[in-house]
Amino acid sequence: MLYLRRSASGVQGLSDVPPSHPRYASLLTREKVVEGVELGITGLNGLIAQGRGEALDYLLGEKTTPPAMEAERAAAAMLLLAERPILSVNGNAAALVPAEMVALARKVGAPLEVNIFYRTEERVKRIADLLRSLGAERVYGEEPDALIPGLDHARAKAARGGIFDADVVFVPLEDGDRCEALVRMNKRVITVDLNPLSRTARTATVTIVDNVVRALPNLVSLVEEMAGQDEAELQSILERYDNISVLRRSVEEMISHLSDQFSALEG
Ligand code: PTJ
Repeated sequence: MLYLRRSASGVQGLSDVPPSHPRYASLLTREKVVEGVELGITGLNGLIAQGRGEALDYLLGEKTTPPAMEAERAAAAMLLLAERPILSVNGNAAALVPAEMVALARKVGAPLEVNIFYRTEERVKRIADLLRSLGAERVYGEEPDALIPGLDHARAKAARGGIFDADVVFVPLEDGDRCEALVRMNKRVITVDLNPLSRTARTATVTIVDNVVRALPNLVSLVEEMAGQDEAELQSILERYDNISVLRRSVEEMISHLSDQFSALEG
Protein backbone atom coordinates (compact mmCIF):
# COMPACT_ATOMS: atom_id res chain seq x y z
CA MET A 1 0.00 0.00 0.00
CA LEU A 2 3.01 2.24 0.50
CA TYR A 3 3.13 3.43 -3.10
CA LEU A 4 -0.56 3.63 -3.89
CA ARG A 5 -2.04 6.90 -4.95
CA ARG A 6 -5.52 7.87 -6.02
CA SER A 7 -5.71 9.71 -9.32
CA ALA A 8 -8.15 12.45 -10.30
CA SER A 9 -10.67 9.91 -11.59
CA GLY A 10 -10.41 7.77 -8.47
CA VAL A 11 -8.50 4.94 -10.15
CA GLN A 12 -5.74 3.65 -7.93
CA GLY A 13 -2.31 3.57 -9.49
CA LEU A 14 1.32 3.32 -8.56
CA SER A 15 3.16 6.55 -9.03
CA ASP A 16 6.15 6.49 -6.71
CA VAL A 17 7.32 2.92 -7.00
CA PRO A 18 11.08 2.82 -6.40
CA PRO A 19 13.04 1.35 -9.31
CA SER A 20 14.39 -1.27 -6.87
CA HIS A 21 10.94 -2.84 -6.58
CA PRO A 22 11.17 -6.34 -8.12
CA ARG A 23 8.09 -5.73 -10.29
CA TYR A 24 8.93 -2.09 -11.11
CA ALA A 25 8.91 -2.37 -14.91
CA SER A 26 5.72 -4.39 -14.97
CA LEU A 27 3.92 -2.08 -12.52
CA LEU A 28 4.97 0.99 -14.45
CA THR A 29 3.68 -0.51 -17.69
CA ARG A 30 0.37 -1.30 -16.01
CA GLU A 31 0.09 2.25 -14.73
CA LYS A 32 0.67 3.66 -18.22
CA VAL A 33 -2.29 1.66 -19.56
CA VAL A 34 -4.48 2.83 -16.65
CA GLU A 35 -3.45 6.41 -17.42
CA GLY A 36 -4.26 5.80 -21.09
CA VAL A 37 -7.80 4.85 -20.06
CA GLU A 38 -8.10 7.89 -17.81
CA LEU A 39 -6.99 10.15 -20.67
CA GLY A 40 -9.46 8.60 -23.11
CA ILE A 41 -6.67 7.18 -25.27
CA THR A 42 -6.97 3.50 -24.36
CA GLY A 43 -10.22 1.55 -24.40
CA LEU A 44 -11.42 -0.31 -21.31
CA ASN A 45 -10.74 -3.56 -23.17
CA GLY A 46 -7.12 -2.43 -23.30
CA LEU A 47 -6.87 -3.22 -19.58
CA ILE A 48 -7.90 -6.82 -20.24
CA ALA A 49 -5.42 -7.11 -23.11
CA GLN A 50 -2.67 -5.73 -20.86
CA GLY A 51 -3.50 -8.29 -18.15
CA ARG A 52 -3.25 -11.09 -20.67
CA GLY A 53 0.04 -9.66 -21.91
CA GLU A 54 1.44 -9.43 -18.36
CA ALA A 55 0.69 -13.10 -17.71
CA LEU A 56 2.37 -14.18 -20.94
CA ASP A 57 5.34 -11.88 -20.33
CA TYR A 58 5.76 -13.51 -16.92
CA LEU A 59 6.00 -16.91 -18.65
CA LEU A 60 8.59 -15.48 -21.02
CA GLY A 61 10.75 -14.20 -18.17
CA GLU A 62 10.02 -10.53 -18.98
CA LYS A 63 12.98 -10.31 -21.35
CA THR A 64 13.66 -10.09 -25.06
CA THR A 65 14.48 -13.68 -26.05
CA PRO A 66 16.79 -14.70 -28.94
CA PRO A 67 13.83 -15.57 -31.24
CA ALA A 68 12.22 -12.19 -30.43
CA MET A 69 15.48 -10.43 -31.30
CA GLU A 70 15.63 -12.37 -34.57
CA ALA A 71 12.07 -11.24 -35.41
CA GLU A 72 12.94 -7.65 -34.46
CA ARG A 73 15.92 -7.75 -36.83
CA ALA A 74 13.72 -9.12 -39.65
CA ALA A 75 11.09 -6.45 -38.90
CA ALA A 76 13.71 -3.71 -39.08
CA ALA A 77 14.96 -5.08 -42.43
CA MET A 78 11.39 -5.28 -43.76
CA LEU A 79 10.60 -1.71 -42.72
CA LEU A 80 13.83 -0.39 -44.24
CA LEU A 81 13.14 -2.20 -47.53
CA ALA A 82 9.47 -1.22 -47.73
CA GLU A 83 8.26 1.13 -50.45
CA ARG A 84 5.17 2.31 -48.58
CA PRO A 85 5.50 1.34 -44.91
CA ILE A 86 2.93 2.39 -42.32
CA LEU A 87 2.79 2.14 -38.54
CA SER A 88 -0.65 1.42 -37.10
CA VAL A 89 -1.36 2.75 -33.62
CA ASN A 90 -4.11 1.51 -31.28
CA GLY A 91 -5.06 2.54 -27.76
CA ASN A 92 -2.56 0.28 -25.99
CA ALA A 93 0.39 1.23 -28.19
CA ALA A 94 -0.55 4.90 -27.72
CA ALA A 95 -0.46 4.48 -23.93
CA LEU A 96 2.73 2.44 -23.78
CA VAL A 97 5.05 3.54 -26.58
CA PRO A 98 3.79 6.70 -28.32
CA ALA A 99 7.18 8.45 -28.54
CA GLU A 100 8.89 5.27 -29.78
CA MET A 101 6.22 4.80 -32.49
CA VAL A 102 6.83 8.39 -33.66
CA ALA A 103 10.62 7.87 -33.59
CA LEU A 104 10.36 4.61 -35.57
CA ALA A 105 8.07 6.27 -38.12
CA ARG A 106 10.57 9.06 -38.63
CA LYS A 107 13.53 6.69 -38.99
CA VAL A 108 11.87 4.52 -41.66
CA GLY A 109 10.09 7.43 -43.40
CA ALA A 110 6.63 6.05 -42.64
CA PRO A 111 3.39 7.78 -41.72
CA LEU A 112 1.34 6.64 -38.71
CA GLU A 113 -2.32 5.62 -38.84
CA VAL A 114 -4.62 5.51 -35.86
CA ASN A 115 -6.54 2.30 -36.41
CA ILE A 116 -8.49 1.06 -33.44
CA PHE A 117 -10.58 -2.03 -32.88
CA TYR A 118 -13.18 -0.51 -30.55
CA ARG A 119 -13.59 2.61 -32.67
CA THR A 120 -14.89 5.91 -31.38
CA GLU A 121 -14.08 9.09 -33.29
CA GLU A 122 -13.17 10.85 -30.06
CA ARG A 123 -10.55 8.26 -29.13
CA VAL A 124 -9.10 8.32 -32.67
CA LYS A 125 -8.68 12.09 -32.39
CA ARG A 126 -7.09 11.92 -28.94
CA ILE A 127 -4.53 9.38 -30.14
CA ALA A 128 -3.80 11.38 -33.31
CA ASP A 129 -3.36 14.56 -31.24
CA LEU A 130 -0.99 12.74 -28.87
CA LEU A 131 1.14 11.50 -31.78
CA ARG A 132 1.25 14.99 -33.32
CA SER A 133 2.22 16.49 -29.95
CA LEU A 134 5.19 14.10 -29.96
CA GLY A 135 6.35 15.33 -33.37
CA ALA A 136 4.55 13.00 -35.81
CA GLU A 137 4.38 14.64 -39.21
CA ARG A 138 1.83 12.48 -41.04
CA VAL A 139 -0.99 10.90 -39.06
CA TYR A 140 -3.84 9.13 -40.87
CA GLY A 141 -6.98 7.65 -39.38
CA GLU A 142 -9.28 10.55 -38.56
CA GLU A 143 -10.86 10.58 -42.01
CA PRO A 144 -10.80 7.03 -43.32
CA ASP A 145 -11.75 6.86 -47.00
CA ALA A 146 -11.41 3.14 -47.75
CA LEU A 147 -12.54 -0.21 -46.38
CA ILE A 148 -10.40 -3.31 -45.85
CA PRO A 149 -12.29 -6.09 -47.67
CA GLY A 150 -13.76 -8.90 -45.56
CA LEU A 151 -14.28 -6.99 -42.30
CA ASP A 152 -17.39 -5.38 -40.88
CA HIS A 153 -17.71 -1.65 -41.56
CA ALA A 154 -16.29 -0.09 -38.35
CA ARG A 155 -13.28 -2.41 -38.15
CA ALA A 156 -12.59 -2.14 -41.87
CA LYS A 157 -12.01 1.62 -41.91
CA ALA A 158 -8.62 2.59 -43.33
CA ALA A 159 -7.00 5.48 -45.15
CA ARG A 160 -5.81 5.70 -48.74
CA GLY A 161 -2.16 6.72 -48.66
CA GLY A 162 -2.01 4.95 -45.29
CA ILE A 163 -2.81 1.34 -44.37
CA PHE A 164 -4.98 0.80 -47.46
CA ASP A 165 -2.10 1.44 -49.89
CA ALA A 166 0.84 0.25 -47.78
CA ASP A 167 3.06 -2.67 -48.74
CA VAL A 168 4.32 -3.24 -45.15
CA VAL A 169 2.07 -2.66 -42.13
CA PHE A 170 3.54 -2.58 -38.62
CA VAL A 171 0.64 -3.28 -36.32
CA PRO A 172 1.40 -4.11 -32.67
CA LEU A 173 -1.27 -5.91 -30.56
CA GLU A 174 -3.56 -6.59 -33.50
CA ASP A 175 -6.79 -8.52 -33.74
CA GLY A 176 -6.59 -11.80 -35.69
CA ASP A 177 -9.35 -10.95 -38.18
CA ARG A 178 -7.73 -7.72 -39.30
CA CYS A 179 -4.31 -9.29 -39.52
CA GLU A 180 -5.72 -11.99 -41.81
CA ALA A 181 -7.56 -9.38 -43.89
CA LEU A 182 -4.36 -7.34 -44.37
CA VAL A 183 -2.41 -10.45 -45.40
CA ARG A 184 -5.20 -11.30 -47.88
CA MET A 185 -4.58 -7.86 -49.44
CA ASN A 186 -1.00 -9.08 -50.08
CA LYS A 187 0.49 -6.80 -47.48
CA ARG A 188 3.39 -7.90 -45.35
CA VAL A 189 2.36 -7.58 -41.71
CA ILE A 190 4.69 -7.15 -38.75
CA THR A 191 3.12 -7.57 -35.34
CA VAL A 192 4.17 -7.54 -31.68
CA ASP A 193 2.20 -10.08 -29.65
CA LEU A 194 3.16 -11.78 -26.41
CA ASN A 195 0.90 -14.70 -27.31
CA PRO A 196 2.87 -16.87 -29.76
CA LEU A 197 -0.26 -18.91 -30.48
CA SER A 198 -2.74 -16.10 -31.20
CA ARG A 199 -4.29 -15.97 -34.67
CA THR A 200 -2.44 -12.69 -35.27
CA ALA A 201 0.87 -14.29 -34.28
CA ARG A 202 0.28 -17.23 -36.61
CA THR A 203 -0.94 -15.11 -39.53
CA ALA A 204 1.53 -12.21 -39.56
CA THR A 205 4.59 -12.27 -41.80
CA VAL A 206 6.87 -11.34 -38.88
CA THR A 207 5.71 -11.90 -35.29
CA ILE A 208 7.71 -10.36 -32.48
CA VAL A 209 6.88 -12.29 -29.30
CA ASP A 210 8.00 -9.58 -26.92
CA ASN A 211 6.47 -6.87 -24.78
CA VAL A 212 5.82 -3.79 -26.88
CA VAL A 213 7.69 -1.73 -24.23
CA ARG A 214 10.89 -3.67 -25.03
CA ALA A 215 10.24 -4.31 -28.73
CA LEU A 216 9.82 -0.66 -29.75
CA PRO A 217 13.09 0.68 -28.27
CA ASN A 218 14.85 -2.36 -29.79
CA LEU A 219 13.34 -1.62 -33.21
CA VAL A 220 14.35 2.04 -33.06
CA SER A 221 17.96 1.02 -32.29
CA LEU A 222 17.97 -1.70 -34.96
CA VAL A 223 16.74 0.54 -37.78
CA GLU A 224 19.39 3.07 -36.78
CA GLU A 225 22.09 0.40 -36.82
CA MET A 226 20.89 -1.31 -40.02
CA ALA A 227 20.08 1.80 -42.08
CA GLY A 228 23.61 1.71 -43.55
CA GLN A 229 23.37 -1.90 -44.77
CA ASP A 230 22.90 -2.46 -48.48
CA GLU A 231 19.67 -3.83 -49.89
CA ALA A 232 21.10 -7.28 -50.62
CA GLU A 233 22.12 -7.73 -46.98
CA LEU A 234 18.67 -6.69 -45.77
CA GLN A 235 17.01 -9.00 -48.32
CA SER A 236 19.12 -11.92 -47.15
CA ILE A 237 17.94 -11.36 -43.54
CA LEU A 238 14.36 -11.65 -44.79
CA GLU A 239 15.08 -14.69 -46.96
CA ARG A 240 16.56 -16.56 -43.99
CA TYR A 241 13.69 -15.58 -41.68
CA ASP A 242 11.20 -18.31 -40.71
CA ASN A 243 8.23 -17.06 -38.68
CA ILE A 244 6.93 -20.52 -37.67
CA SER A 245 10.36 -21.42 -36.28
CA VAL A 246 10.41 -18.14 -34.34
CA LEU A 247 6.97 -18.94 -32.85
CA ARG A 248 8.05 -22.48 -31.92
CA ARG A 249 11.23 -21.22 -30.27
CA SER A 250 9.25 -18.55 -28.39
CA VAL A 251 7.02 -21.26 -26.91
CA GLU A 252 10.14 -23.26 -26.02
CA GLU A 253 11.56 -20.16 -24.28
CA MET A 254 8.43 -20.02 -22.10
CA ILE A 255 8.62 -23.72 -21.25
CA SER A 256 12.31 -23.62 -20.39
CA HIS A 257 11.87 -20.44 -18.31
CA LEU A 258 9.11 -22.11 -16.29
CA SER A 259 11.16 -25.28 -15.90
CA ASP A 260 14.19 -23.25 -14.69
CA GLN A 261 12.00 -21.48 -12.13
CA PHE A 262 10.83 -24.82 -10.82
CA SER A 263 14.34 -26.29 -10.71
CA ALA A 264 15.43 -23.27 -8.64
CA LEU A 265 12.60 -23.99 -6.18
CA GLU A 266 13.60 -27.63 -5.89
CA GLY A 267 17.16 -26.52 -5.22
O1 PTJ B 1 -7.39 0.45 -28.92
P1 PTJ B 1 -8.16 -0.63 -29.61
O2 PTJ B 1 -9.63 -0.36 -29.62
O3 PTJ B 1 -7.64 -0.92 -30.98
O4 PTJ B 1 -7.98 -1.98 -28.76
C1 PTJ B 1 -6.70 -2.54 -28.56
C2 PTJ B 1 -6.80 -3.94 -27.95
C3 PTJ B 1 -5.39 -4.42 -27.65
C4 PTJ B 1 -7.63 -3.87 -26.67
C5 PTJ B 1 -7.51 -4.86 -28.97
O5 PTJ B 1 -6.79 -4.90 -30.17
C6 PTJ B 1 -7.70 -6.25 -28.43
O6 PTJ B 1 -8.70 -6.61 -27.84
O7 PTJ B 1 -6.66 -7.04 -28.62
P2 PTJ B 1 -6.60 -8.57 -28.13
O8 PTJ B 1 -7.41 -9.41 -29.06
O9 PTJ B 1 -6.86 -8.63 -26.67
O10 PTJ B 1 -5.11 -8.94 -28.43
C7 PTJ B 1 -4.08 -8.30 -27.83
C8 PTJ B 1 -2.88 -9.25 -27.88
O11 PTJ B 1 -1.78 -8.48 -27.49
C9 PTJ B 1 -2.99 -10.43 -26.91
O12 PTJ B 1 -2.47 -11.60 -27.51
C10 PTJ B 1 -2.09 -10.02 -25.74
O13 PTJ B 1 -1.46 -11.12 -25.14
C11 PTJ B 1 -1.07 -9.14 -26.45
N1 PTJ B 1 -0.51 -8.10 -25.57
C12 PTJ B 1 -1.11 -7.44 -24.55
N2 PTJ B 1 -0.29 -6.54 -24.01
C13 PTJ B 1 0.88 -6.61 -24.70
C14 PTJ B 1 0.73 -7.61 -25.71
N3 PTJ B 1 1.71 -7.91 -26.56
C15 PTJ B 1 2.86 -7.19 -26.45
N4 PTJ B 1 3.07 -6.24 -25.51
C16 PTJ B 1 2.10 -5.92 -24.62
N5 PTJ B 1 2.31 -4.98 -23.70
